Amino acid sequence: MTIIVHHLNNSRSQRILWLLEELELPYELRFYQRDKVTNLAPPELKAVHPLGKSPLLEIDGRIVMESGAIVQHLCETFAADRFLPPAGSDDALRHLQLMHFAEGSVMTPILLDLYVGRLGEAGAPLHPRIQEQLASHFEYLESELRPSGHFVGDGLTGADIMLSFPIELAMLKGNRGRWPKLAAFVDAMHARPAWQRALAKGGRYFQ
Ligand SMILES: N[C@@H](CCC(=O)N[C@@H](CS)C(=O)NCC(=O)O)C(=O)O
Repeated sequence: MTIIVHHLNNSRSQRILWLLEELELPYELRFYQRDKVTNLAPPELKAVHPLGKSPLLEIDGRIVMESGAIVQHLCETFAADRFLPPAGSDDALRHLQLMHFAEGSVMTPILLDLYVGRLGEAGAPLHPRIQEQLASHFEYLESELRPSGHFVGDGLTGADIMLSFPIELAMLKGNRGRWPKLAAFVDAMHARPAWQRALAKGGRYFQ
């Protein structure tokens, strides 16, 4: 089995390295650097996949795009008994929803905030709605953390890995006091040896 991660610096791709480290799977890292002015991925990524986005997982010659699909595929293939709830259980349905919520819902107001923020005064009419959506999505997540400190059940699952990225972004925006359970979640994930190994390999992010 050959696993290659096409890894863009300072990006969502970090989650995939983290999962691979949790799974203790061997993998090769191919690095791509964002343009220093535009922050976009370099054109070489388009030679791997037409969208030219990262992460991209190459597994035995097949390219898999989308973080959620990559996390699901890796968990199903290598860790169904560890990082996924039992098929058909209530937790499996909860897990499915939260996995998709990460990219399908939470990232929308985050990205709107980022892009509309660049419009200056022209974006002002949109800010209240964006802030209200950010608040409602993160309040929901704050209320959904289980007493275990994980989003599903008692241990790490793919949902924790997927949700870590938007939650890290929210914490960087100065929301640790506003959503203290999410702050504790991020701290606990960052304390995991596998997360730290992934950081050492993939490089610092959000810098
Ligand atoms: N929903 C996709 C988003 C992929 C994505 O937008 N990746 C960003 C990195 S965080 C990227 O490649 N940006 C560079 C660009 O758009 O040029 C996923 O989760 O894989």
